[in-house]
Amino acid sequence: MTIYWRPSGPIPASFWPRTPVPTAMPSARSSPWPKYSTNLAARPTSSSPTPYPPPTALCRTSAGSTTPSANDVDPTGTTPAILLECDSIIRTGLLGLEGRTLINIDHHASGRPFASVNWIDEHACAVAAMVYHIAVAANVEITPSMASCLYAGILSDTGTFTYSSTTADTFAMAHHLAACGANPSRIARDIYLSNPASKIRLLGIALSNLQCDDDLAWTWVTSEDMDRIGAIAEDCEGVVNYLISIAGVQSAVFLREVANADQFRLSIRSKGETDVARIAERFGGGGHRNASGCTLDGPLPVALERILTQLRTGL
Ligand SMILES: [Mn+2]
Repeated sequence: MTIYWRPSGPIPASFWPRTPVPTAMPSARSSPWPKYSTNLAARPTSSSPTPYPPPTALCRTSAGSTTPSANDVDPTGTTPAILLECDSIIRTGLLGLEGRTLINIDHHASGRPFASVNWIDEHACAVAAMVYHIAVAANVEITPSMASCLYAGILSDTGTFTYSSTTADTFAMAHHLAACGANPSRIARDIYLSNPASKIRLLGIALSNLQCDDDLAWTWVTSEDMDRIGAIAEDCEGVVNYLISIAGVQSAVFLREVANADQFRLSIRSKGETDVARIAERFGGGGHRNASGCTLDGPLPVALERILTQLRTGL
């Protein structure tokens, strides 16, 4: 049985923290800010252990490692699995999910109801925000570790609170999570000031290939480039944001050659009316209106011609 829940309308009030977030600044004498029972001493500090798994533990798999499987955790295959931000089982990169009860939580416009239970809210600023709502609705006490993970998810998925999905509700969540022990400056440092050198070298290569035409910008890296500097696929994340940051550029695309496949992985961004989710969907990909991705067959000039034609015509 497939339950497909796409909520409409505002978030129920019961999902919100118990005290409304005030809009006025606190006065010295009577603070209008909500009082939280959080133990401030328990908040992570710069010298305390990382409150969440390091990115390296989650993203980087060494060459020759085997594909992780859900059966490594539960060999019986009976434990349900919750999948975040995935439009299919394949997207998880995990084996052993077939036949399990799957719960799919996603906020992509191109999200698909492939699981047993599907909660897809394209208006949610982050999947971490959706998880937050579940935690609040379930009356879970949000520990500093949980708050740190949720805050990190919201921070990164809103483009550091800059995407159009960022609303007053986003800041209310951020406020609550900080009060629950998330450390904003530490999390920002761990996300934005902890790049491996290979990522910055790869950025240098990508920016040196930069092409601009009218309101389009594009660039690429080859798998040979990546091998030469020891870069991995994750090092390509965010490159396209430098392109869309150029004044006057309305659409941007970054192409990463997939090793041994004669294919290119595309990251597409827009800041105008161009709906890049629909363009990516046309090529079998998906994403958001202003941020999407897809894969195209090479060689590079052919892939470039196809995507640039689509971006120029708007569809
Ligand atoms: Mn997301």
